[in-house]
Amino acid sequence: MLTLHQYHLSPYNEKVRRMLNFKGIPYIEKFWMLGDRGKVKDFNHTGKLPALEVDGQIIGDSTDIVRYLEQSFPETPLIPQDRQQRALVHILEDWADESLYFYEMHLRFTTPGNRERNMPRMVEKEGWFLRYLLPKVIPGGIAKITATQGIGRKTPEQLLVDVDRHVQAVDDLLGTGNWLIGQTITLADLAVYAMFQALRDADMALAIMQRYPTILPWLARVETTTDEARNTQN
Ligand SMILES: N[C@@H](CCC(=O)N[C@@H](CS)C(=O)NCC(=O)O)C(=O)O
Repeated sequence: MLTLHQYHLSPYNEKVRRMLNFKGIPYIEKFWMLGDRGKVKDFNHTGKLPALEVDGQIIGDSTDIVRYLEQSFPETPLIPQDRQQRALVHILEDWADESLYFYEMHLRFTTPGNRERNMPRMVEKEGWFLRYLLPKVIPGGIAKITATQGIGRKTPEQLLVDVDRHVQAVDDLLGTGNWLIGQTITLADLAVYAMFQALRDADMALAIMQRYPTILPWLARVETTTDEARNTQN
């Protein structure tokens, strides 16, 4: 049995979990408390989650996990055989993981209103002390990360111009179709979905998404195609 180790509200986890569901692979979920973050390093050297435990072995990055799943469970493919499509799937996944992630994290957890709404959701399973402490320290920690990365130094107006561009790009890509690449759902949909569903929890990003006709219906389509109900064995 596979075990998916994860943190609450992690978008990377959404990508992996929905892939497992789509492929109908049985798995157990283990949620880690932020208070136990130090111990994660003991089994995944990057200290990050998600990580997938397979027969005692740890696969410790969502990009590696989804490739392992695709290789081991090829019957319901999510990575196209076509070379150009496969390349585009890779590029979109990397864009989602390495660029969109910082926007969702910054907007959800450092901006007024969103921070107050989303922080309690992130820490709701922690002990009482961390439930009190973490909402006071995590937003500052995230702001430092996004300042180092770069987007955290932009004005709120510039950030929203960026988000609008990202959302428009997905709207353009979808056009009149159902999925980002080709005629069926792919890993690109899961990866970009993972970050967009998190961005949707920031009210200004949601307002931008609502201005484009394809975005919210596409998010709902990914959800109905990959939700737990599909995984009858789980
Ligand atoms: N490249 C990694 C990124 C994973 C990642 O950044 N996970 C965050 C949670 S969303 C994490 O573990 N943060 C804790 C830390 O950095 O110590 C992946 O795709 O799995």
